[in-house]
Amino acid sequence: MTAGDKGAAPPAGLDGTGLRIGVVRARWNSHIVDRLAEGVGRGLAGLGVDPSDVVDETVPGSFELPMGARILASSGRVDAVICLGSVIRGETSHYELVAGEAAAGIQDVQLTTGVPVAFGILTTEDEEQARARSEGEGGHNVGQDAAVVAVEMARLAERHRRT
Ligand code: DLZ
Repeated sequence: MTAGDKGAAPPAGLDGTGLRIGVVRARWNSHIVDRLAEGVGRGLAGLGVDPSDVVDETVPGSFELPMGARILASSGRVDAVICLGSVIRGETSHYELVAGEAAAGIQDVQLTTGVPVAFGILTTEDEEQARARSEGEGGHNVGQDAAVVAVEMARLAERHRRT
């Protein structure tokens, strides 16, 4: 885990070598989402995922992340998808709607396609909280956490796939 150990520790020996990972980024609050994307890059590299195996796409906002994830998950080109976004309550009149639909949509995509989709969306009260959860190397970064989740879940799916 990243500093602070706020989530589940990854399984020992987790290795992403050879996995293809889709990353869908919302362009809304891009100054925060870019920080999450840097965390994803660090997380995937640390697990051995080759940058050439990463498929990058952007969508307008977090509301569109489930659709972006579905397009990549259905493409057959990726083993897992990571969704990145930032919804800040103080700056978003319909915060609950955008954040809730993004979360529900992402869960629906992974359950219906069978391709794991990691939830790397910050839902925070303010920008300060968003910055605290998208820190640089050595700090807490939800994008880095999502990278670990994507690799772990891709490996889980792989272990139980019918050949
Ligand atoms: C409209 C909107 C608002 C007000 N706030 C955010 C936000 O904080 N974070 C985010 O990712 N997107 C936001 N959006 C855009 C919506 O996600 C969506 O792109 C538009 O409603 C168009 O469908």
